[in-house]
Amino acid sequence: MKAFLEINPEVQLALEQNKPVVALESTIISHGMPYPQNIETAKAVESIVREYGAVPATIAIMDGKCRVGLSEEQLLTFAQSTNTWKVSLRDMPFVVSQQLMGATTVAATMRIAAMAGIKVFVTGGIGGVHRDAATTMDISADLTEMANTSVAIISAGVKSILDIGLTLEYLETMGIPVVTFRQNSFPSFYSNSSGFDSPLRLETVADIAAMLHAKWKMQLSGAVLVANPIPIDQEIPAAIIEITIVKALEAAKAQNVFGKNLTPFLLKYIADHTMGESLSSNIALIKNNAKLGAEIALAFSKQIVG
Ligand code: PSU
Ligand code: MN
Repeated sequence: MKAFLEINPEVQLALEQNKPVVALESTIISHGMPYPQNIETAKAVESIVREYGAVPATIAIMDGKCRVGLSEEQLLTFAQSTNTWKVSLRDMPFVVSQQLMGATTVAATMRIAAMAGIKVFVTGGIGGVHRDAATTMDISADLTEMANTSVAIISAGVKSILDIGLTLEYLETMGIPVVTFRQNSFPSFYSNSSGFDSPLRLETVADIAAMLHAKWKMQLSGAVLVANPIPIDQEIPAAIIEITIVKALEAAKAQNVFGKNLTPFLLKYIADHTMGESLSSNIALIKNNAKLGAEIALAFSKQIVG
């Protein structure tokens, strides 16, 4: 495995010393946001992670290696390049062996984080069960990966381009705890609530860290999904964004967009049709997640002894 994994020295040292490290994905940079907001956000997220006491490790594939921790120059390359692969689990061996540039989704980032020994991963929103999955079978590999890989994912919940109810059912089936930070309602990315109750709720970062230790010490492998609601003053209410989501789904159908292209298509459509409002919310929520993720990573590493 070592031949395919390149951990940068700062991240390596932090891991050896049991210091907190936060993994970050790269698909959100290459396929989730436009330039230059993508590079500004990627850099801001890294500095928030540092500010709250953890080492950031953005993960991507480059030159035949899974890279853990990117330089500023590498981040910029991913932010500007237009021919980067969106790499989910199934694409990893292809992109590595062909030496292509690959931006990793939640599924692939989690797997690489786990290879490196990182326990906490911050993203915006996870992939899930798509609204018409009964006929398309479109269920993100993020979910199956979460059943296998023991990493905590801090996200703003599940975006309502997906079927949130079915996604929660799927997570339950796979034995993945879903815990919302400080509220009963499960959030839906741009929106503070989703209309669904969160299966679990916790009030403190220490409680979340303790739950991670309990799960993994009992050998209950797999992820924990921590849902961090976007603050009300930065949200787009669910009923309002729903109008644009319905149009985005119709446009995808009319243009025959499916498979790995669907999620990036929907995200771009929504950003283009909300006059940037969805992009501002997206940036706000990921920064919010970076803070919580760093705090959880710090609490988790403090609780390692005992
Ligand atoms: N959800 C978002 N923004 C994103 C993604 C999801 O709000 O950028 C990206 C993540 O990288 C996620 C991927 O892992 O899309 C899911 O893609 P798919 O639905 O094709 O599995
Ligand atoms: Mn899919």
